[in-house]
Amino acid sequence: MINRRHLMLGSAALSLSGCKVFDRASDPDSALRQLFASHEGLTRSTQRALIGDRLAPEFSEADIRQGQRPNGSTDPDSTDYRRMAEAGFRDYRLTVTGLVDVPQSLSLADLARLPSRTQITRHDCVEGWSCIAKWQGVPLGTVLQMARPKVTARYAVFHCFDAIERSLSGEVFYYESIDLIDAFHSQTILAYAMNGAPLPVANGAPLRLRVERQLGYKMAKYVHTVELTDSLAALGYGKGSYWADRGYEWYAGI
Ligand SMILES: Nc1nc2c(c(=O)[nH]1)N[C@H]1C(S)=C(S)[C@@H](COP(=O)(O)O)O[C@H]1N2
Ligand SMILES: [Mo]
Repeated sequence: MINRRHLMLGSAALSLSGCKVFDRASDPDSALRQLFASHEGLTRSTQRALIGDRLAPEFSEADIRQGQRPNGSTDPDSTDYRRMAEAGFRDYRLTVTGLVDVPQSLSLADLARLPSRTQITRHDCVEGWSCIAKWQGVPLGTVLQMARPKVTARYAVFHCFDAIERSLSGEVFYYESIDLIDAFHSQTILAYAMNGAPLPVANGAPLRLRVERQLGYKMAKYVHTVELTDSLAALGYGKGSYWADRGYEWYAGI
């Protein structure tokens, strides 16, 4: 029953996109189909099972009342990042790696050539504030599909440019992860534009995740690598996210 529901969720999300890269999913023997069918094991809580393919609310332009309030890291200071920012992110590449058959290395121009999605959504920070903003980017599912996930893949892990913590034992770069249900959700995008302009550095330039059914800390900014894995144990302290490793929920559903 659950397996069937997930298959339906998969095909619903895919048919919405109307994009050729998803054609493979309509083949019942395809790896992507099997990928969706294997998601039952990820469903850890009743809440997670119940939300299914629900869409986060979307708003109108008139609901955008202020800029997106920058939070967390707002100005990564590594030499590499600064140099890249000064050059307008010309040398930026998004790496897609891990449990995939065809690893990807995509420039911003490559990403801009893919079909994009624009959505006006509300960002809810765990600290208690919200902002409505317009986000444009490429569906994460499109990019993952290009990389051909292996059937063993269960999580998408995001590695970021910003050192959120520094101590004698070294730097900790921001990291996050989501399961493949959220990764292939139609509103999950890698955003390169906000409120009609290129994504500002303060909000995660050149590329940040939007995963609209979860809290703000899930929406990794400054993403340089998406890694598909079958486990989160080797990441940080094993909870799958910088903030989950510090006491917040890994699945931060709203
Ligand atoms: N790389 C990175 N991503 C991050 C953070 C961060 O510090 N570093 N902060 C998170 C938190 S707590 C929030 S609320 C949002 C803030 O996004 P904004 O700056 O665009 O409002 O980014 C999230 N993603
Ligand atoms: Mo946040």
